[in-house]
Amino acid sequence: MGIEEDDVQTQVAIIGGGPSGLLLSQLLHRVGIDSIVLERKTQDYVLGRIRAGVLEQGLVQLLEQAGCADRLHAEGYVHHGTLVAYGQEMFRIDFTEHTGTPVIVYGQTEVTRDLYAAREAAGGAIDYEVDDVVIHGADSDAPHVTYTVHGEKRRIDCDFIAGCDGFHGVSRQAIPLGLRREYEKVYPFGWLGILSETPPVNHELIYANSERGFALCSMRNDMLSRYYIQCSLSDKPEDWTDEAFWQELKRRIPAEQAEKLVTGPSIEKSIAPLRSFVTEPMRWGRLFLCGDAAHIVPPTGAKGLNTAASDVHYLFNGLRDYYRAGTTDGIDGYSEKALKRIWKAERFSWWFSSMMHRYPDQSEFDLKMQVADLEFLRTNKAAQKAMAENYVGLPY
Ligand code: RFL
Ligand code: PHB
Repeated sequence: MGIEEDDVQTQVAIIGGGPSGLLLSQLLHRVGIDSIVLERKTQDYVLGRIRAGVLEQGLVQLLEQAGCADRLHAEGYVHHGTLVAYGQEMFRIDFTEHTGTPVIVYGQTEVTRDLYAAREAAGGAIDYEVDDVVIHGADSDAPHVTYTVHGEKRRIDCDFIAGCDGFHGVSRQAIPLGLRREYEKVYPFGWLGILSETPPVNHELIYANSERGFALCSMRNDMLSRYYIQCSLSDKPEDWTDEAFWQELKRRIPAEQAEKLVTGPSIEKSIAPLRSFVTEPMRWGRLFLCGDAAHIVPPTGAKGLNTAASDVHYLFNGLRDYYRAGTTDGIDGYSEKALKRIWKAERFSWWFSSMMHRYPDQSEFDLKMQVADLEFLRTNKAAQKAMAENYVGLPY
């Protein structure tokens, strides 16, 4: 009875308080543009999701611009290369030699924690545990968003809406079906990942193609390792004891590494499906999609969070130019610019995934092609340079 719509106003309503939404909100704040972030979950829930671990220089620079890079520079690990293994063979791709640029290993959880801290320090508005988010009038000059929070109905009137609500959010669905086109590839396997308080097996990441399936040795810090193995889509995390996971991982990486591997109890274990997905366009009127709301990559190559960052960069610049100079070129060109870079990251993630995994219907010919691809990469400087350029991030 008597639930009133609590009406507020802001310049940019941001749906989703993951890395895309928080980074956009913080960048806008730094140039005096107001926003309100709506997040479906609690802050603890968002911080409990273990996701990406590798940051491109472009994202690092955006975090610097947002005033959120101090801890990243103090605690992040600079990686100048990565290892690629197949069977007992292993070779290194040197990022710095080929591109002059390293990547930084610093978890998405920490990036998100730093962004939450910055938003809180600045008194930024974030509504948690919101429900029933509905976008109204995105194709009009006066859009608004309605939602409920703890049973109370609210409304935000705004100039623009940023849809940063991930793959399962409502923003993409708000664009009429006839106006958007979706492209998708679902892979016939998943990644089982664990986090363990053990020293990483190697100081750089190891991506391994083995006849038993893909494996990845990654890390968060000197005493926190992140490992993944390709698994069946029907597997459940509870099907895998820690012991079974370690045994399988050891069988998929070169023996020399397997012998060095320090095992221990897992502190997180989860399965992620692999998908390539893009929706076009990324704008409808005053609604702009950012990050996973618009596109998904398989995690091979660590492009998920990094493509979200390039979207934020283009959208932030467009909005800043609109408010500062009254120009609309930036927001008008947003979708096209963002998509150009996205498709290249999609290609890289798809190529790297295709080269590294076992597929259920793979023929002898397909297997020979994988080995030829790996051999070419191992021995050809131009191929290594192309891989390095993509891995460290193509220019914005
Ligand atoms: P996020 O992080 O999904 O954040 C979206 C936020 O929106 C909220 N939300 C809503 N809020 C309000 N109303 C609604 N109706 C809402 N619906 C959803 C959600 O609760 C959430 O907080 O998207 P964002 O910000 O675009 O960031 C993208 C990255 O998170 C993502 O690209 C990467 O994490 C992808 N990804 C990985 N990328 C890597 O580079 N390396 C990895 O190892 C890696 N592992 C992963 C991943 C993504 C995963 N997902 C999405 C299932 C592992 C997993 C499991
Ligand atoms: C991770 O550390 O979680 C990670 C690193 C590289 C990837 C994917 C995930 O390609």
